[in-house]
Amino acid sequence: MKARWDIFCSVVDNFGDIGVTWRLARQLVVEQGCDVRLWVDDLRAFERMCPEIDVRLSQQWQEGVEVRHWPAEWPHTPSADVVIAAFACQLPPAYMEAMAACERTPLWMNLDYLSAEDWVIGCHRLPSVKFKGVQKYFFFPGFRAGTGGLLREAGLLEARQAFQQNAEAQQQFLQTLGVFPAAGARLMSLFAYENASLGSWLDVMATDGRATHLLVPEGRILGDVQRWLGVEGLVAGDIHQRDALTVQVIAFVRQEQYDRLLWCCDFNAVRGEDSFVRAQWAGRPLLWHIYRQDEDIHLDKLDAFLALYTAALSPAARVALMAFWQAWNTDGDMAQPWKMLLEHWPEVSQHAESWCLEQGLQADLATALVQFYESWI
Ligand code: TRH
Repeated sequence: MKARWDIFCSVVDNFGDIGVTWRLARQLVVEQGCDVRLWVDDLRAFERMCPEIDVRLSQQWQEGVEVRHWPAEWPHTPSADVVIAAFACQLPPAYMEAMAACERTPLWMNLDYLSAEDWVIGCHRLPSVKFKGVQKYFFFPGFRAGTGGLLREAGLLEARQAFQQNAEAQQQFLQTLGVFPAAGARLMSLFAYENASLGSWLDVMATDGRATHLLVPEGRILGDVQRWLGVEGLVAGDIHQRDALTVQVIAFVRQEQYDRLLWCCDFNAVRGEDSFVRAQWAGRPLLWHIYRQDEDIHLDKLDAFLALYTAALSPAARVALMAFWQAWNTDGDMAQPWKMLLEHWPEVSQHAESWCLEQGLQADLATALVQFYESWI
């Protein structure tokens, strides 16, 4: 019999919570043959990346996943065999009672945030709290052996490489977004939170000897883009040129299209968790805007990733990449770091591909979750 999985997603803010759980849910269905219910408390955030979602429905099926609205008034629901609380969300108390009342105790896991910090390996798969005999476990995604790995669909890297070798397919795809970059322009994407460093980066791109075409999906960074351009009310479709820099606002697209966008670009600025991973699978140089946390603890997370990611770079390229990422995440000036990075472009580009292939050797997160379940029963 197919294992039944319940994934609980509480949308705190932004799109990372639903982005990760929706990806995981589909993969468990398609690749692992599981029965999956995805409980989401905010269907509107979900609708942005999956326009087929009908926000009025309490129950619907999307791509083989049973999508349930997680209501404030919890309906009586029997527990699944495997229960995932994404990003430490609190399960409905009545559901926890249902887990405890099960004849066969379910496997209960917290799917944690992604971090490259060392302590993750020691905590991955450890028991956490217990509720009436039902044990909860920590499950950590990660970049190294001893973690749960990263979300990666079967055949993703092959599909990405084929697409990147097919100039016509890329051009056709970009046309669907209304994007027509000039020949020879550096194509880049920018998905970020509000960032005071943006102006200095745009300044230096505008005065560069090579043209840049910057694609900005609608979202939180638009205010900073507007300030720099000296315009108001930017919407998808708007294009502005300042010297060597063309800035184009594009619509927020579905996840599969966003992947293709990342694959088309020579450089991607990403944020949070899921777009950060997807940019790594694109095999192209990237810049990460990490999600800010209290007391700057996100900076330890940033340093841990940078140490790992840059380990195989030459000392000069490592210094350049680190300076660039640090400036972006600490409101620093981007002009000099960007120029330094451009000097190491071939090495940094090649490294992005080898990092991707190296990460692709790890078991993916969905497989690792299923393996954990199978070893647990
Ligand atoms: O939206 P985010 O900032 O989410 C964040 C992080 O996950 C963070 O760790 C978490 O603590 C916080 O939310 C609550 O960034 P993230 O994780 O990259 O999620 C964005 C999702 O949106 C990702 O699945 C890609 C998707 N996306 C599209 O589907 N279409 C688009 O056009 C764009 C720009 C993104």
